[in-house]
Amino acid sequence: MFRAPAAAEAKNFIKQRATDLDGKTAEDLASTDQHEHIVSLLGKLKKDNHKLSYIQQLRPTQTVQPRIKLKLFGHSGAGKSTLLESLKCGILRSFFRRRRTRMTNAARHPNSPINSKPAVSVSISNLYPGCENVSVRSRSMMFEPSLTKGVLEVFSPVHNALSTADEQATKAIDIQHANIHGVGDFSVWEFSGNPVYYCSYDYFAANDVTAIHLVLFSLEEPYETQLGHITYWLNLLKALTLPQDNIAFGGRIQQPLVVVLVATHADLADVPRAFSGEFSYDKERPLLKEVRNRFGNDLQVSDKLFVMDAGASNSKDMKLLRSHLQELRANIVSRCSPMTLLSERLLTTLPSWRKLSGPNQLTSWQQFVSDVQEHINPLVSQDHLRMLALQLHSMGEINIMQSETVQDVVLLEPRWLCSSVLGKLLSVETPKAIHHYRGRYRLEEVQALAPESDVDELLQILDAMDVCARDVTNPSMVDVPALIKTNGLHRSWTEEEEESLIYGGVRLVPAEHLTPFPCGLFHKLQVNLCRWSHQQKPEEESGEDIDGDIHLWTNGAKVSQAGVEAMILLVNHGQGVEIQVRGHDSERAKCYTLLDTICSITENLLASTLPGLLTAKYYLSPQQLREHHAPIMIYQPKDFFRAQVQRETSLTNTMGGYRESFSSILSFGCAEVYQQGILGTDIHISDVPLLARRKLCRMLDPPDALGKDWCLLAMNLGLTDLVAKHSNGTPNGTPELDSSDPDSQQVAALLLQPSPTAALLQEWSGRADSTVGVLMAKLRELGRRDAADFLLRASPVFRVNMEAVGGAANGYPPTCNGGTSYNSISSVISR
Ligand SMILES: Nc1nc2c(ncn2[C@@H]2O[C@H](COP(=O)(O)OP(=O)(O)OP(=O)(O)O)[C@@H](O)[C@H]2O)c(=O)[nH]1
Ligand SMILES: [Mg+2]
Repeated sequence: MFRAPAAAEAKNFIKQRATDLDGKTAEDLASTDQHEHIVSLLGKLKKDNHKLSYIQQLRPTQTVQPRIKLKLFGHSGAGKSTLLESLKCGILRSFFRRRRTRMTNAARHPNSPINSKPAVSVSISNLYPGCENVSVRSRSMMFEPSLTKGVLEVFSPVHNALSTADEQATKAIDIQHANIHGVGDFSVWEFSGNPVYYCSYDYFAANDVTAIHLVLFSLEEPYETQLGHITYWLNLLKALTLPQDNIAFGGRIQQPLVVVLVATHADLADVPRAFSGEFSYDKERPLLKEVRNRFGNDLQVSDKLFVMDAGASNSKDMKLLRSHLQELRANIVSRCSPMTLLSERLLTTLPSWRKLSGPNQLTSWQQFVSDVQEHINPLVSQDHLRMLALQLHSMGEINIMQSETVQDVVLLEPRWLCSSVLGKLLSVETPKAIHHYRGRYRLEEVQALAPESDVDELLQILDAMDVCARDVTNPSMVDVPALIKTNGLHRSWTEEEEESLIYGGVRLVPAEHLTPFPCGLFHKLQVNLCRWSHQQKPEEESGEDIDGDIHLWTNGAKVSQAGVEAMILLVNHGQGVEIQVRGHDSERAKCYTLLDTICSITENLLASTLPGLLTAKYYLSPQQLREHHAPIMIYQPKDFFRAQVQRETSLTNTMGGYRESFSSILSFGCAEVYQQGILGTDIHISDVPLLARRKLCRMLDPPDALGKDWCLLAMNLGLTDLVAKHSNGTPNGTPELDSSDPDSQQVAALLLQPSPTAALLQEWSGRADSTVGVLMAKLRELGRRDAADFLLRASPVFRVNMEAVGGAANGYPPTCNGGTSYNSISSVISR
């Protein structure tokens, strides 16, 4: 329960009772009515000087916010730590600085999601220290009795980086207060480039509009890889940004995050220097242009690329970067609200609160509010405190954690969770037991990592963050998918020769930028699958693959339900999640149900973790799955739409040279399901995802010289009256906008306007016959193939009302975090 603002309560109370004072004081009356907290509040306010000082505390002072966050992103070895050290260095100190070296180049880029290298074998004594003289098989028996075959292959480490400890590599998120020479004070957050930590980034990477985001990449990589690395990090920031329900003109983001690109290793990459001494990279222009094309609408990317040797603290390039940072910082700080005496007071009080909190630095918002009201200022209201907490968040003092499962949680000491917990739990240096190769920890092991903490509380938090999954059937174990190092060699279906099995599947891919899913999405999916699987009630007690059984391996998982199996794989260098399902041909409906269930788990997770990431769903060739042919033909939405327009109900498999029916591809040939479904062009426009609509607005809102924009579309759709309604103020006919300059008054004014395309689609979606097919045809008529093609890519192909399908009616409980907040951590910490 939230506590109403104490001051307002007291005021009301006094007002109510003003008529019957009878010579009693407000305090007497409150005490008669047993309003203890009002009694104590009135007590505190009694002394006039106290009351005044409380009020004084709430007023803004002349002091500006002293610090903002600087976040550093980039692949491992890009030079984040090096750059930070250089930035911190004063001119004098820079003369005495030595470059620290760290491994060879090959080891510095161990497993970037894009160019991951084949596994490097590690000697067995490295894997199991202390067990050098025991045979592999008996070693596995010692630790993991259930594993008896194929141990050697299973434990060949796939993540090379995880088995090579690199002392200087940053662990998880490194947070420090730093003064950047000539720029000012920052709370610096360095995000490690090691993918093992990515699954914790969703709570910290993009949650602050007042931060400066530096994205680093090495010029030692080929140009395409440079672009790939930048795209990965910018896509992460974009994917974490929650789209607003009300789409603004041009689909623009109201407060895009500030991003600066830094190219490092210029000294090693033979980049020439200009006359004036700074590096001059010949591909700077094309690179920036490409980046702006991809992300210009979602992020505020600086116009200049900073090319440098990250270790040269006193170089011309470093000076240019400093002065740019200073400009950005001054600009951001001027937009932040000024400090109040109360916020200063909180800053000085926080250390003692952290001490009191002991090993668990999380507290609920309610607790935070009542602590401030009780110990610092009884007059502060919740709303005021919210602004104040945001200010502390912006300064990196506390972290407000907010998601569907983590609601209103205040992290009093971000360093505790980021370094002491995540940095240790997911680190390479953690003692290696065989369990880690299956990503499993015993509770005692977790306890040993965080000796002070209440391990149960800690795990509930990490569980709510989708970092680990507790095993309800075996409460002493916990799965941490990011740590799994076993491969799936003997998990594939290829060996099976059963004629009567039917197959089907889908692949979920990012629809806009081809780059790996960020934030360890697949590890989080494994957590969600564990959770779902543990919740399934086993029907039989014995057998290898009973319901509720789940197998995890690097980039894979296998689950089963009612005799039907599903394999979930991270494919295409992390750029796709594939869900393959197979079952007996008498179980077609069950196959569909399981596929639908796993898709929902994945889509819910995507929606809650990466709300800004648009994905598309492709379908896999059932016949090739059955015949275990690779590569497998992928059917895209456009294939279905094209066939549908020609009134066909099957597609050609160009790899196999045969045709496959819609029904076999979409619904395992189950007539009952297929007949209940709605296909591509007939899908209603309201089923098109919000992100896709936003992108359409981006394409159709800006006035087109030939009139091929939303106005003409409105007329073609028979909504002419909307044109008049929405065109006042929109600059139809005005010269092209310089949208790269957000300060231009014209752009600033436009930003405040709602999108006319969004309004048009909203109005049009009120009609029953407003389908994707009609809109696509109208866009083509208009000569906007680009918009039509995009719609085609992002629209769903097949929709089934599962309730209507018998047998599937029981459905499944929405058990993943994305669906419900059943394991919300608010309950954990609201003690
Ligand atoms: N010559 C040269 N070496 C660099 C440059 N930037 C980084 N290095 C070296 O590259 C190695 C790795 O740099 P770090 O700064 O630790 O990399 P990082 O981005 O912090 O990596 P993680 O913390 O693992 O994500 C160190 O040995 C640095 O000295 C550069 O611009 N030029
Ligand atoms: Mg580092």
